[in-house]
Amino acid sequence: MTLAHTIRLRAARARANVVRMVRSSGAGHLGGALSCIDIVAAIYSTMRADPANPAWPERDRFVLSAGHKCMAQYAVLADAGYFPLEVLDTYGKLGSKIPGHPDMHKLPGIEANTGALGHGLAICVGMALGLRGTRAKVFTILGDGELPEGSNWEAFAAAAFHQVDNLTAFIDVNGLQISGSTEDVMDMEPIDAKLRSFGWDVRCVDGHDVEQLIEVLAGVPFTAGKPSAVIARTVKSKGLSFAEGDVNYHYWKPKDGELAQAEAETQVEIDRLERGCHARRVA
Ligand SMILES: Cc1ncc(C[n+]2csc(CCOP(=O)(O)OP(=O)(O)O)c2C)c(N)n1
Ligand SMILES: [Mg+2]
Repeated sequence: MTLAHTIRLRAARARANVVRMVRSSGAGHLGGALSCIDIVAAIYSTMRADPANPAWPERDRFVLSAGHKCMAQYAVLADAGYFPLEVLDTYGKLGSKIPGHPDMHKLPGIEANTGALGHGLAICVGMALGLRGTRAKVFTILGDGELPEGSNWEAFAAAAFHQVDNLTAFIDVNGLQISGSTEDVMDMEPIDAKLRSFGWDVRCVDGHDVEQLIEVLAGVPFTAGKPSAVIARTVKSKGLSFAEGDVNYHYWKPKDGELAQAEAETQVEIDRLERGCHARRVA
């Protein structure tokens, strides 16, 4: 199986895992989880890390700065073998290892507590500085609605000033925030020009195109001595036909029939990709 196919299948199973979590809990931050899930799957499928030894000192680090998207991270961690799939059924329940925002004290594999937007990037700058001189790289994902937080811009400036080139920040540009479009709530475009002016090297990709994600991940740092940013254009709630691009699915409390439809749609995609593997094996 090619790396691209492995990542597509992982992302497809992870989308089903997200729906499974919502079936257990009754609600969750759907839209942002599904816009970044291909990126999360690509990062975990290429970074140097060991699910059996999540505290391996030489591991690459991944911090989900936009912590409300954590169903994507839990879904991929489960698929990668960090914890048993059954744990997904505790999502949002009291005492769960996988609460509504990620908690490093509850779940091995989580590197930082996030959820209050605007803090993950600064944490990553510190991590990357601390790991300087090692092989370890640091990856993070920010939401486009997270960018207005001023603390990000201190961190962008500090990373460039300190030439932190073992840090890569993906910006998940799905065009939506919690309550409307990013354009209406707080327009931060042109994001690529802003980041370049802050001293970052920037690439733009389709955040659902696995080949493009593999290429940028293999290419970091894009320039020695500069932090790398990837502007990933995405669709909020990608993969669920009734929810794609709809701000009302930022937080999903399923209406009648929606869960069954979501389960059916995610399974169709898994089956399609698995048939593709089988066809390749037969050929
Ligand atoms: C400091 C802070 N302010 C407000 C919120 C509430 N909040 C949660 S998600 C969200 C919107 C984030 O939008 P974006 O980063 O674009 O994420 P996505 O579109 O992927 O859901 C907001 C404002 C928060 N979590 N933290
Ligand atoms: Mg957004």
